[in-house]
Amino acid sequence: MPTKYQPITLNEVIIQEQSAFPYAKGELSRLLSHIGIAAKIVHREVNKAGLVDILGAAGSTNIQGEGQQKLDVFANEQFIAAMKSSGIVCGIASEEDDEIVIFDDELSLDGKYVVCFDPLDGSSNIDVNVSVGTIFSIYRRITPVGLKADISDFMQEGTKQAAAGYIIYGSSTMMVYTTGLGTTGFTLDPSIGEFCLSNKFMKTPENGKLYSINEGNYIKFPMGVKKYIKYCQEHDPDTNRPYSSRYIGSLVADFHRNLLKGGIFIYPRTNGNPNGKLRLLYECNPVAFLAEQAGGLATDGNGTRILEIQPTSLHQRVPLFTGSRKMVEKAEEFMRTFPDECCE
Ligand code: AHM
Ligand code: MG
Repeated sequence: MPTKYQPITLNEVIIQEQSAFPYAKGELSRLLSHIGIAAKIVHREVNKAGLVDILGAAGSTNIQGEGQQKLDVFANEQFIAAMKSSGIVCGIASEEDDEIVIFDDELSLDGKYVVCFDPLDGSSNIDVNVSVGTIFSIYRRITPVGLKADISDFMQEGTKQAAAGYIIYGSSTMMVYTTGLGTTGFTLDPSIGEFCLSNKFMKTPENGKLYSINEGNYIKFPMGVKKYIKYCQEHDPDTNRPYSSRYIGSLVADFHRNLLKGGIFIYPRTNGNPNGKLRLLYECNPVAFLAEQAGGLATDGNGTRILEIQPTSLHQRVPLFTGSRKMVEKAEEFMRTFPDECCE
């Protein structure tokens, strides 16, 4: 007899969580469901990406004479359409677009939420079949309901996020999100087309053995980071060192692995890029919310909690140190002990 398979789906968990907010109208829950649907569509396309040489490379013309879209553009359009049709969102900011997109149809003007997202992070990895992801961050608007949203709705500290998460398109496709009630993971079961609960109350180990940083930039790093890398590489059985270096170059994949196994991810400021590479609104804030909800930390390496940084521009970049609590604290200690004038 086949074993009984009774998965708990994303929608079921969302509805259960909803009961923790008795005065809420279920709009945030509906919004998360819409994100789940967009994610499934992007998953389908990402999985077909390996077939481009057979079906026609991106940028080329297909048999009907239609140009084929790049996947990051496709993902962007998919998520924008999902947010717009939800009727709960009054505007979005996407890493792909220079400006915010305001939804001014009658329904959306009454929408209480704005969403920031990176539709396909690490998209340069698609060509080589490496995991990529979508990252999202949801805020309650601060402009009055009924009017058009504006930039002020997006310039909120990460502490104000109502929910955040990512979808990782990897060997399995997973969605990990938080509404501030812990970090929860779902795995897409392609046979039934549903995200099924797989990681309840995710807790990242307080210490780990993995460090993730692009060491190709070593000579451009601040002295504190250089010294911390050497610390990770030294032999000390008492502290489980040396640690292993693991760097995929896809934030979602690197963060996800460290979240599960314990580790630290660093994208520091460098000579030439005094704020690092990663974007506060689309990458650092959502990841920081998830890290903290799983018991980890996320800082800029200089004592400032990512979630407390006041955004000043849409595509602002900030250095990111995130992962296991003790590892981030140690890296911060090195940054304090070895201050330098590195980044001109
Ligand atoms: P992208 O948004 O243009 O895809 O860039 C972000 C990606 C992250 O996924 C990853 O952590 C980082 O860039 C890697 O950068 P680098 O190649 O400099 O190490
Ligand atoms: Mg990105």
